[in-house]
Amino acid sequence: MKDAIYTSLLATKRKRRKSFAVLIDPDKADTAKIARIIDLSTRAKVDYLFVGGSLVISHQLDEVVQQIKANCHIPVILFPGSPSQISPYADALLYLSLISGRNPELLIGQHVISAPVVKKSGLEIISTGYMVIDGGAPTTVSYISNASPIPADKNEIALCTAMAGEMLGMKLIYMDAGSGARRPISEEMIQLVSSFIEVPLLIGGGIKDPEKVYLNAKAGADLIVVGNAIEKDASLLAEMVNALHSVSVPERP
Ligand code: 1GP
Repeated sequence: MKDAIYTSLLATKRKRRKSFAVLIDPDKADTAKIARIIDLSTRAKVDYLFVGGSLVISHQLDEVVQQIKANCHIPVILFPGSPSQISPYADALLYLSLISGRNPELLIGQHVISAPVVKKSGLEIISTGYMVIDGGAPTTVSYISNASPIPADKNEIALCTAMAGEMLGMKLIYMDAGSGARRPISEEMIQLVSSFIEVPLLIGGGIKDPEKVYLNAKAGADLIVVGNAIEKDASLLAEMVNALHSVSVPERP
């Protein structure tokens, strides 16, 4: 089984460094826009490019991944909204189980159906406990998943859910306020969850500025995912990555 990406995520966490991922939704980006994001991501030293969306109706997934792979060396990780979103051209797949919801289809049902295809893809498979946190407005994720998000102020529920995911063997915990969330996840929740789990913690949803990137990383996020804000204003990218990496610098004794 491949494990290069996960090994590097663990090594980064061990060094107390942070990572930044740009989320590219194949439905929202055309070739020119993707080319610009690739260019800016390379210059800003973005760590990962996530590709996926809740719907992916454009059937452009393979093309988008191939465009990225042909133009940069940043690892591509699939962040699928459904089991059909698999491209063998990517480097890894977040194998998501929606552990914050109680919809059996998204906990295990769709995984059973897609298992042979996923296995055959040859991708590095990273099991991920996916937790949707209320971001202040219904998002595509919450509608599609037909599962209630964890209320934004219920830090203990988030904590117990993440702990359960880790003890069930999930290699990552991803807390997501949903794409374009009005209210991103609070630092209090991030701090509490990160202090009780050992696996890398991914945070995304509604992060719009470098300050929030900095605060989330400082609170304990290991990897920050930003999509919408960069789609709207790609020039934010460099500032966001700089803000993140300023947290990674080890403090002097
Ligand atoms: C959504 O966490 C990702 O699943 C990114 O969210 O598009 O709001 O940055 P944004």
